[in-house]
Amino acid sequence: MLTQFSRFRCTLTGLVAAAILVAGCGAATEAQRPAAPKPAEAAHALRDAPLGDDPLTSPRTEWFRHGKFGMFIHWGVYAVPAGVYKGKEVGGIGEWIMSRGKIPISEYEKFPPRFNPAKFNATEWVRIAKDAGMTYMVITSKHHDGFCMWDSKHTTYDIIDATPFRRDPLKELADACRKAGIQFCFYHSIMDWHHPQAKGADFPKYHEHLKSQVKELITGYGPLGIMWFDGEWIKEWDQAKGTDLYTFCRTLQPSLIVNNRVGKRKMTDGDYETPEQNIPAGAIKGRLWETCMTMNNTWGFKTNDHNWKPTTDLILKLIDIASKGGNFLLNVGPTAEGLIPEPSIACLKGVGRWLKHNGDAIYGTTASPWTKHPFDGRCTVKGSTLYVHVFSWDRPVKLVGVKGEVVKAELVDARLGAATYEVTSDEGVQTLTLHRPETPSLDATVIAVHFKEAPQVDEAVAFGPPVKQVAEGSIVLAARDATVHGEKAKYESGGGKDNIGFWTNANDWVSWTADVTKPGTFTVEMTYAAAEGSGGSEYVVAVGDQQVTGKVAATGSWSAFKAETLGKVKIEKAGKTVVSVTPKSKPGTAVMNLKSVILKPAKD
Ligand code: FHN
Repeated sequence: MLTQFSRFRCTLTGLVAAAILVAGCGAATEAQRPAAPKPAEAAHALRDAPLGDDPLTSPRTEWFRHGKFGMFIHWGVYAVPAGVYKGKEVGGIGEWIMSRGKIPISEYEKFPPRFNPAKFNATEWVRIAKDAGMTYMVITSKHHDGFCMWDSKHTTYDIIDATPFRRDPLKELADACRKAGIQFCFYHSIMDWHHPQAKGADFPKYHEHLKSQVKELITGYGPLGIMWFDGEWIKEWDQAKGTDLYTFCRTLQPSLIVNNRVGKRKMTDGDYETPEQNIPAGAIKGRLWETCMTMNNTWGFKTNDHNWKPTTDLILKLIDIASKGGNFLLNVGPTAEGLIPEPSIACLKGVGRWLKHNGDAIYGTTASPWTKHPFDGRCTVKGSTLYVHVFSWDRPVKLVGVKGEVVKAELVDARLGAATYEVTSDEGVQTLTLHRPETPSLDATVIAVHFKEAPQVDEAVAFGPPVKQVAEGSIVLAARDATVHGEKAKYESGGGKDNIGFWTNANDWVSWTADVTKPGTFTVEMTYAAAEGSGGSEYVVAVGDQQVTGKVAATGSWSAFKAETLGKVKIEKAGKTVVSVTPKSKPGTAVMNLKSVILKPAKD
């Protein structure tokens, strides 16, 4: 659970942080800003971006893996009503007002003539993104409403022909991004509520139109970083169309990155996963990934949505995501006048201030060796340096089981003073203890611990404190003690729940480390729940090098828990033993709600 600093609001935190800056040593200089990744031209110039390359290691994704932090922009004619239609607040996200407000096309078409963003300034938007420490920008070219924010040759329902603005803001933004060394990227919706053939039998005609417009975007705006597709859930779209569209995009620009929503969001679609409004419990195995998130509750601008996330909360989210090897795509929803809302700017300034002094601990880093950190914070890694991000010093910062020779430790933000630490060893287990500096950061204090080689962590502690075997010999592996790996599954409690739930992605798995003092033969007892119609998932329970398999039987509801004994496993010797539950299939909506796995001494 991330520490929620709800007592600070964006502006207050911004002011407090500014005070520290003034009291400290003034604003950071350009020299302290982390080096921006290669400008788009260099990425575009990559000729060695063959289809079938591995996104995890391909040169074409280097800027993405390094850049870590991007600006999502949802901007369209939905900013005209801005959440209010015929004097009434329309619930839900602002860019869905046509659907949620049940606005007929003929009525919705009255918005473009009122869309004249005279205050739009591409250079200003790019400066805001750059000052926030963002390295790429993804803007809606066309959202589900079908309105095109660029000068399209394939429709007059676009910003040039249907609004008094008569400029192409995407062209202006593409140029401004390139000048600033920020990757320019497009969001594009497959679903289209305006085009008359975008559903049913006529879909093939719309499909052609869709590809013509995608081609316009990919060939008309210079080197692009990402095509960020969305709205793929419609019944007319399928895996084959997704694969074709992916190939189409990469053929037009070989170094382009395409997200997983080009297909049906399967783990084989596109180049990376796109969890939305949530941060996975752990790294997504074998895939690049990026969490996209709103700063309040809406993607498109809504006049009356003031529920801004505190700056500190956004910084801790960025760190949490980076510690799991992901990227953070944080959204702004500009107004119909062409302005990014002030509270968004205040939050972004606060994040940018933190990144100016701590960016080395985010950009170009890889995931932490821990999946459960033994202190209130996270880690990231870069080469032989372990970055320790401390959210709160209320708990000691003791890294038990960290391996490797410590060369030195230093505060990444030198304004906060010097790092003090000690390294101890007990029965061959090394512990690094870090001490609170004189003036810890209001957000997260980062200590760079430089090792002789890349830091390693004993696997037995990487997954959190081991589960002790009880006196009578059982080992109770409860959901609350599990380490969750993947995108959707997570521990849930309250209302009769104390289980791993939301297990809708069959690639997600859970594990524990058991501290076995009495080896022997054990039965494996699973306690789980599954609603009617959601049984059938097959899974493997691995205990050390042994395993048993199971198949989920529906128990009646997601909170009707039943115990089932699977079979026996042998633990040969005392010590740390990793136990895991890995799905092999998921015919229903979710794998199961898992309450516990209990290893009970088998009666011979
Ligand atoms: O329906 C859209 C929504 O409006 C928004 O664009 C988000 C951002 O990722 N994507 C879809 C919901 O998953």
